[in-house]
Formats: sequence, C-alpha cells, structure tokens
Amino acid sequence: MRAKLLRDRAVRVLDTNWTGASTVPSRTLYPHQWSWDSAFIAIGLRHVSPPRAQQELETLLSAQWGDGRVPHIVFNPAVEPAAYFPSPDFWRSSTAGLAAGAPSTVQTSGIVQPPVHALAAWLVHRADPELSRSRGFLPRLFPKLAAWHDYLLRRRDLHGAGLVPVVHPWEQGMDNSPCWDAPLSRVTPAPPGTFRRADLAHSAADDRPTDTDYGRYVRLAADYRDGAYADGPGEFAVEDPSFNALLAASEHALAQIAAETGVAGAAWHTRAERLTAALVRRLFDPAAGMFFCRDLRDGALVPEFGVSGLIPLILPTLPREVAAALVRTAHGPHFGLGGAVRLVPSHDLRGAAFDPRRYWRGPAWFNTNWLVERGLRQHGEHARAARLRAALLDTAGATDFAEYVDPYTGAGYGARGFGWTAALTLDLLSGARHEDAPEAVPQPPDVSSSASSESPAQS
Ligand code: 9WN
Repeated sequence: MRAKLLRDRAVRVLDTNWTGASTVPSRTLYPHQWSWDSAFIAIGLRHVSPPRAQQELETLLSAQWGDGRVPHIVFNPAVEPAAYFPSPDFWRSSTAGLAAGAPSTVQTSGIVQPPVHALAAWLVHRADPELSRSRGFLPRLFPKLAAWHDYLLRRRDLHGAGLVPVVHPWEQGMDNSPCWDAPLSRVTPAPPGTFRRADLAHSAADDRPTDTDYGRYVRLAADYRDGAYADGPGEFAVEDPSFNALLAASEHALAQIAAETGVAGAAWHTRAERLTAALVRRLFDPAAGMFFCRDLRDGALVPEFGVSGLIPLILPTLPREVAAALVRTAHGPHFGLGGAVRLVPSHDLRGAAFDPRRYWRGPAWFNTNWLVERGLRQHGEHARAARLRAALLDTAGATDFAEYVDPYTGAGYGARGFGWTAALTLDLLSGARHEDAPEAVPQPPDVSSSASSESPAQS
C-alpha cells in the first residue's frame, strides 16, 4: 500500500512537470528540457507511459546539432527568458552555433551533458518492445545516438587518450563539485555586473554556487560561444570518470540497439571496452581505490573523492579487483555507505570542502545513488543494493521528491517535485526493472587498450 501511494505521488510529479512533449526537471528552478534529466526521466516514465518515455527522448534528440552534439538545454519558447539564466539570448545557438549545425527551429544551449541517452533508449524499448517496434522507435533513434557518440569520441578526444573531456563543469552535471575547484581557479570570472543569476530567486544562496564560481561558468560558456562552439584546446578540459563511464555504458546499450535494428553491434561493445580500459588506465588510482578526474591543462589527477569516481561501478566488465575496491571505498570513511549516512554523498565526508547542503559539495542526489545501486547489483552486491534502494525510496517520499538531500539526516534541499527523483523512484519501485538487470556483455575479441575513435558504422 505504501509503495502504491509513493508510486501515485511520483506519477503526479511527472504529470505536473510534463509540458506536452517533454518533462521539466522543476517547474520553478529549471523550466526547460535538460539533457541528462530527460534520460533519467524516460527511464522512470517507461513504467507509467512508454509512449511518453519515447517522446521524451525524441523531443530531446530533435534538437541535436548537425555535428552530432546533443545540447544540455532545449529551451521552451513559451517560458519567459528571465525565468532561467543563461537564457537563449546568452547562448545564441541559431547564430553562434550555425557552423556547428545548431537547429534553426529551436533555441538550445551549446554545451552537452552526460550521454545517458542510449542506455535510456534501450531501457525504454525493453519496457514495451511491441510498441517500440510498431513506432520504429529504435530505428529512428539509432543514427542520432550513433552520431552523438561519434561527436564525443571524435571531436572531443583532442588528445587521443581514449577518453572524452568535458569543457565546462555544467557538462559533467555535478556543476559545483570540489573536483572542479583547481581546474576552474585558472578561469577569470565574468564581472558580477555583466550577468544576472535567476537561481537565487528560487534557492537559498548558501545552497548554491558562489557568485565567483558563477562568473567562471559564464566566462567559459561565453568564450566557447564566441568561438562558434568549435572544439579545440580551451581553458578548461577535464576527463571525468562518471561522464566516461556513462558513455561506455551507453556504447554497450548502442550495441544492443544496433542488433535490434538489424546491424551487427560488436563494434560498439569493442568501443565500450576501450573506454573501460582507458578509464582504468588513466583515472583509477589503485592506492586510493578510487577513480579521480584528470585535469588536461596540467595532466595531473585531481585527488578529490567525488561521487563521480564511484560511477564506473556500472560497467559490466570492470576488472574484478577494481570493482571490489570501489565497493570498499563507497562503504568506507569517504562515503560512509552502510554506516554514517543514508545515501551516498556527492563529495568526500572527510574532505575540507564537504558541506552537507551546498550544491554538489556534499548532499546526496538521487541519480548518482541510482547509478551506485545499479553498479552494486551489476557486481553481485545484492544485499547492499537492496539497503540503498530502501533508503532511496524512504528519502524520496519523505522529502516530496527533493532535488538533493543532506546525506546524514535525509533533510531535503533545492527544488521539490524534482523530475528525476520522481522518475527514478518509479524505476526502483518497479518489479519489471529486474528484467533489465545489468548483464555481463560478451567480451569482445580485441580489448586492447589502444584508443580509437573510429566509428563502428565505418569500420
Ligand atoms: C545547469 C537540471 C540541472 C541538472 C544538473 C544540475 C543543475 C543547472 C543549474 O540542474 O544544473 O545545467 O542551473 O545549476 O547541476 O545536473 O541537469 O536539473
């Protein structure tokens, strides 16, 4: 009965946030369509309305740029520009993004977010394969998803190291993480009077990034825009474990999507394995038992324990000892899972920067916890996964689907009625999700660690 009530409440959130073609993360704080939010939202929506889950992804991908990038925000023209900053007149996608193939019919941002979409598309398909086939869902999405991954691997991997760097903290999605402090400190902030934040109208300043950091976000985005969104060596370039792990998981999903549409998928599995090998080689620190970010400006690892470093646990063929180390780290003093905390914090409980309520500097988020839960199941840690699942469901219900929570007390912060919190609650509640239990994918013949950005479609 409690589960039924929680499900009904979560469905209501998604109904409230539905605009007719996609779902906003929050009616107040984030009134447009966000890229990785929509992927997580589709994963939950598939249990309630597979057609809407399909449409969620289709709407996002209809705003894809000619060069393959999927923008991090698709703006709703019916929403007043002042409701969110940076607004369309900041990004100027249809003019500044012309050379990169930005669409002319819709306004978008020019940066990206983590590539969770192929994974989401595959899970949405699995929820109702008949409907999916009758609508030609995967055959229509497949070339777009393939172009999206190709953009990342070909245009972004400028150093040929086999991993995709992010060029703005907003691209990685954990915007204000202490992992960005050192690489971001080199960026000269845009002067305070040159932009007007909209987030502080809906959130306490103490919970949000500082004005100086906001000035740096603005500077990086404006410089990228003023260079016509061309990818080249910029002021900020960081290889991040979560972004690349999500890409690898989505490459595995793309292999399954390819096979479903009648195309041999092995090449995408191979590319996923190369990404997995590059992640371990470049970002795993065996002594710390943790993945760290690598700052490409100085080539050094950033030794901060952010939750991003636990996300590679979702990868099916992570070496056994690496997966075991991550499980230990998640349950050790830095993250406290199974002990001091209810949910995995976004940042090191022992770190100097830890703050239980400031944006991405300590609070727990539901999408990262959902990924850790999936990773625990992936590596056979079913009892631990079940405890985390129970804590997520309790906390989502108790906070009215908060955007993020204090990892110790579970007190909710940020927006309420938050899209992915409700959607992932639905996914965790659904018995059917076990059909999608992560499986080991067949080991491809060549798992050599040599980096390649060759498109499987061309090989
Ligand atoms: C900037 C929408 C997004 C999430 C991000 C989260 C936050 C935006 C902001 O909200 O970022 O993209 O204004 O702070 O950090 O992960 O996708 O929910």
